[in-house]
Amino acid sequence: MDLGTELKIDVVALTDMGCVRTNNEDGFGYDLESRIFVVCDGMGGMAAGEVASATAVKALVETFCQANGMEASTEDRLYRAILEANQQVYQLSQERDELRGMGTTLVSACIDGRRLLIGNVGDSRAYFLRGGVCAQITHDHSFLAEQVRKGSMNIEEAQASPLQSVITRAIGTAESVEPDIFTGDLEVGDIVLLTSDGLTRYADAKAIASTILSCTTLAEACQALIDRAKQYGAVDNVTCLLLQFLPAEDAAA
Ligand SMILES: [Mn+2]
Repeated sequence: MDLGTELKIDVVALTDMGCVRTNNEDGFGYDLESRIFVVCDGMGGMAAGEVASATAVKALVETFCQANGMEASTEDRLYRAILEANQQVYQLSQERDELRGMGTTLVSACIDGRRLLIGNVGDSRAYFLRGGVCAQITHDHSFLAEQVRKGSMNIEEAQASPLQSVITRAIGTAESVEPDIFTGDLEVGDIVLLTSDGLTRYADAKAIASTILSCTTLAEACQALIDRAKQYGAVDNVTCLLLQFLPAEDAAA
C-alpha cells in the first residue's frame, strides 16, 4: 500500500494552568514541516520557570530545523538540539540574577520517515498507543523513579511519597546534560503523547489509553486528558501534545 512513504501527522497541543497555580511554567512547541515536537515543564522562582521552558522549546525547535538537510543523522540532530537547549537556558541563568538556578524538563519527538525518535531529560513523559494499548516510552529522571528502578522503593511507596517532583536531571541547571534517546517504528493509526507531570500524577498508561479511546477526534482527546487532571484537582500545570499518524495521502479516489 503506502509502505515506505511518509506518514501524515496530525498534531494537537493544549496547556492549562491547572486548578491551583496562578502561572503556567509548562510550554510546548513544534514545527510540523521539520517534524519536531516538544513539551517542557520549567522550574525556578518568580517567572524563571516560564523563561526556562520557553527558552528550551524555542532553542530545541530552531536548532533542529536549522540542521534540516544536513548530513547528520536524525538522532544526532535531536541530541544536538537538546544540548543546545541546555546551553541556552544555562547561559541565560548565568547572565541574570533573577534567573539563577532555573531549569526545565524536556520531552521531544521527531519523525524520520516511519521512524519515531524520542529524547528526554527530567520527568515529562512520552507515551505510545497502538491497538488500544498504551505504554510509557521514557524513564523519568526523578528521585522516586530511580528508587523504584534500583529496587529500594516499590511503586506504592513512591506514589505515597511527598517527594513527587524532585528531578535528577534537568535542562539548564548545569553546563552539560545527558538526554535519553529512544527509537521505534511507526504504523498508521499510532498515537504519541508528550506530557508533563501535571497529567501523569493523575493518569497512568491505562487511564491515558481509555481517555483517548473514549474520544472521536484528537482535539477532543487532548481536551479530555486536560479535563481528567482538573477533575482530580490539577495541583500543577498540565500540558498534552498528541500526535496521530495517518496514511500519507487521504484517499481521494
Ligand atoms: Mn510540572
